Amino acid sequence: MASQSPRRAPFIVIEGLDRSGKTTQTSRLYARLKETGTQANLIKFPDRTTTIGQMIDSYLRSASELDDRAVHLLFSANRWELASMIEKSLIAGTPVVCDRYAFSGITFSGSKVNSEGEPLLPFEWCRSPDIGLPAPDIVFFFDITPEKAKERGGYGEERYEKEEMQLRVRDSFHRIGREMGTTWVTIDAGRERDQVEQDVWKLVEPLVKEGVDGPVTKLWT
Ligand code: Z5A
Ligand code: MG
Repeated sequence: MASQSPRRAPFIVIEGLDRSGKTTQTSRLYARLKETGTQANLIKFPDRTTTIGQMIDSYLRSASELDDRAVHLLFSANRWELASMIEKSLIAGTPVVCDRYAFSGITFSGSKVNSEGEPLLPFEWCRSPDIGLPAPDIVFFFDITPEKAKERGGYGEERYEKEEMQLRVRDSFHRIGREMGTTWVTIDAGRERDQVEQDVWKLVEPLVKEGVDGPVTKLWT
């Protein structure tokens, strides 16, 4: 009888709009998994700790200037730095919980416009450097209205934290979501922290318990 290949751990991504609570909920999910006996790996993009991440950090804080294409490629390279770690972790049975991923890369760069309001970078160009990255098994898209985001202290001081930009980003996330199909789960992130946590947990708990069949798939291949 052919031996059954072991099931691997899931790759869980929380994506979404600014101030939607991604960092809050990835931390809660990580802690809840730990409490229930599962040690996960928690990662975040941009990962500002690496050399590439420090260049991104400086750009986001407007402490340096970079060509729009160059910074887009740095965001993608920052993910590729962790790609093999993600894959190894999943195969070894350790779930990966990730705060923002390639979808943020496409939506933010693709939402930059010139003074006439025309896109600076084509959508397909923005997507191409992330093709082949480990694909998430589930993406929670945290949706929030600009009004709710404002109640949480506004968009902050960084480069992309402006309302017109955020509205274009929101449209772009909705477009990607339609293309992603069933792995994309939209969450109303304008509710109480505990309600959002509960919705995420309802889908993550069985995924972690049962594991995932088959190899780690690749994004957009
Ligand atoms: N970017 C890009 O251009 N290309 C890429 O490839 C990637 C990113 C990966 C920095 O990202 C920028 O990089 C970002 C996208 C771009 N630009 N913008 N704009 P970041 O991830 O480092 O951004 P951040 O500083 O972590 O902010 P954030 O992600 O927007 O916030 P959040 O993680 O979604 O929310 P939070 O920190 O968990 O919560 C925000 C506040 O709301 C905080 O005070 C919480 O206590 C509060 N909160 C959280 N949940 C709730 C609920 N449910 N109710 C009330 N209050 C809440
Ligand atoms: Mg965050």
